[in-house]
Amino acid sequence: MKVKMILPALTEAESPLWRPIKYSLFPPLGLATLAAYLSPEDEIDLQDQHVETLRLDDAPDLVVIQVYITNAFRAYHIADAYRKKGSYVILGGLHVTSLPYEAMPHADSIFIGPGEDTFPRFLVDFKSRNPQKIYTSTVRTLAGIPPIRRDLIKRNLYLVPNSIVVTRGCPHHCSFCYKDAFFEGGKTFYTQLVDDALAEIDRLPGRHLYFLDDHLLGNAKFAESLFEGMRGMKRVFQGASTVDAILRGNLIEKAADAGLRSLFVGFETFSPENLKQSNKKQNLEKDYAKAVNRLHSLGIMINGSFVFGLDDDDSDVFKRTVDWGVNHGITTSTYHVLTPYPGTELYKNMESAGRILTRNWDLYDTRHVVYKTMGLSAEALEKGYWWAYDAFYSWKNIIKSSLHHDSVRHIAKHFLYTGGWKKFEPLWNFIIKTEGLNAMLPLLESILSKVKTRSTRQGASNRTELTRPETLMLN
Ligand code: B12
Ligand code: SF4
Repeated sequence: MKVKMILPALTEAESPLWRPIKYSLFPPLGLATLAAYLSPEDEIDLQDQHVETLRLDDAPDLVVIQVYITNAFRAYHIADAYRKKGSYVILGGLHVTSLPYEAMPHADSIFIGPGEDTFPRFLVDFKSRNPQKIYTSTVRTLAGIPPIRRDLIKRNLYLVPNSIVVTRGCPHHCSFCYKDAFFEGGKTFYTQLVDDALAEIDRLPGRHLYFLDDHLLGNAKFAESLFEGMRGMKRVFQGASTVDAILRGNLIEKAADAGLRSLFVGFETFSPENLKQSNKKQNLEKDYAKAVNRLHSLGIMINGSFVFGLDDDDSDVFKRTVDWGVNHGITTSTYHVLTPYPGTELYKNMESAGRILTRNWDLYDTRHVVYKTMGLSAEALEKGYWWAYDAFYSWKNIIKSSLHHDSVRHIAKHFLYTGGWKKFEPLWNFIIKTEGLNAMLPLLESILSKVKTRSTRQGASNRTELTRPETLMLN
C-alpha cells in the first residue's frame, strides 16, 4: 500500500514573520510514531512542509495528515485535493481533537486524541474495507509501542533531529493549555517504560537530545529512573519543566548529572491573580528567582516562557517581564499573546462571556489578539508583545543578561546561544538552503557542554547560599 504522511506548514510559512530556523528544528515525531504501525511492505512517503516543498502529484492509497490549529486551513485544502483524486484521507492531531466536526467534511476518517491505540485499530478496519468515520482514543499506554520510524526522517533538514518524547501530557491543568482537551476520556499524563525510553535514547546517534515532553520532571519516579539510566551515557540534553518541579527535592540535580543543559520553564506571569485565572496553581507562591538560581548553579541555561494579556496585566507588564528576564540571566525568552485554543477551559470561559472576536484559526498563533481584552487594549497588547521581543534580544540586553553568570564559560555560552539563535538569521537561512543544518550539531553540543559554576565547584551542599537577595516571591 502507498501511504503519504503530511505535516502541513503552519500559516507563518507564507508570512513575513517566517523564521525558517524556528521551523527547521524538530522533525514530525507524531507522524513517525504512527508510521511504526504500518507494515514493512508499505511504501511510506513522509513529508514535512516546513522543510520541503510538498509534492501533490502522486496518488497514494492512504493519506495521513497531522492538523495543528494554524495549519488547519492548509491541511483541509490538501485533504480535499487528495480526496478528489480518490485517496483515502485521514485527519488527526490537536486541532481535529478540539473541533472534530469542523474537520469531518475534509476527511474519510478523523481521529480524536493520541493515535497509539486508534491508528492500529483503523489499519485493521481499513485492510478489511470497513473503516469507521470517527476513531476516539480510549486506551492510554505507551507500553509496547513499536520504535518510531526514524528512518523516514530526513535528518539533514533539521537542527535537532534527535527530538524525543518519553511521556505524554502533563500532571497539571492550566486553563489555557491544550492538554486536558486533547487527552479527554482517559489518562492525561502517562510515561513510557524507563527501559523503553533508554533503548530509544540508545538508538539515537551523537550526543545531543531534545526532550519535547510537556513536563519532563512531571513524574518524579519515572524521571529519577530515567536520569539514573542516562548517567554515563555522555548525553547533553534540553527539556521542559515547571517552576515547582525545579524547586522540589533534588530531581533537578539528578537531571543535571545526567546531562541536562537547558530547560524551558513556564513562568508565564508574575501576577497571582493571573495564575489563579489560569488555574496555574503550581506556580502560585513559588519563588521564581530561587528556581532560576538553582538552575544556574547547576550550569543549566533557561528558556523562559511568558504570556501577555491575562486579565490582570497592565501596560507595565512588558517592561517588567523583559527586565526580570535580563536581570536574572534568562538565556532565551519566549513570549506569547494569550490565545484561547478551542477545547480549552479558557476558550469555554471566553466564549460564554462573549469575548471571542474571531474564529480565523490562522490568527491563533500567539502573536495576534483574538479575544476581547480587559486591562490592556488589543493594540497595546500586540505592540507590547513585539516590543518585548525586540527589547529582550537587543545586543545591550543580551550582553547584560550574559554577564549575570559567575563563570566566564557560562557567560560565553549564554552569549553564543542567545546571539546565535536570534541574531544570525541570514546565516541560518544559508545553512538551511545548503542542507547543512545537521552539520551544526557538534557546535550546539559544545555550547551545551558542562560548565562548572561556583556552586558546582563547591559542591551541592552550599548551593542555596547562591540565592540572590532580589528573590521574587509570588504572593
Ligand atoms: C515540536 C513542537 C512544535 C514544532 C511543530 C512542528 C513539528 N515538527 O511537530 C514548532 C516549533 C513548529 C511548533 C510551533 C508552535 N507551537 Co508547538 N509544540 C511542539 C511540541 C513541543 C512537540 C510536538 C510533538 O512532537 N509531540 C509528540 C508527538 C508524539 O505527539 P503529536 O505530534 O501530538 O502526535 C500524536 C497525536 O497528536 C496523534 N496524531 C497527530 N496527527 C495525527 C494524524 C492522524 C491521522 C492520527 C491518527 C493521529 C495523529 O498521534 C500522535 C501519536 O499519539 C508540542 C508539545 C507536545 N509535547 O506535544 C508543542 C505544541 C504542539 N505547540 C504549541 C504551540 C502553542 C506552538 C506555537 C503557537 C508556539 C509559538 N508561540 O510560536 C507554534 C505554532 C503552533 C500552532 N499551534 O499553530 C502547543 C499547541 C497548542 C495548540 N492547541 O495548538 C503545544 C501542545 C505545546 C503546549 N503545551 O502548549 N511547535
Ligand atoms: S504545566 Fe504546561 S503542559 Fe502542563 S497543563 Fe500547564 S501549560 Fe500545559
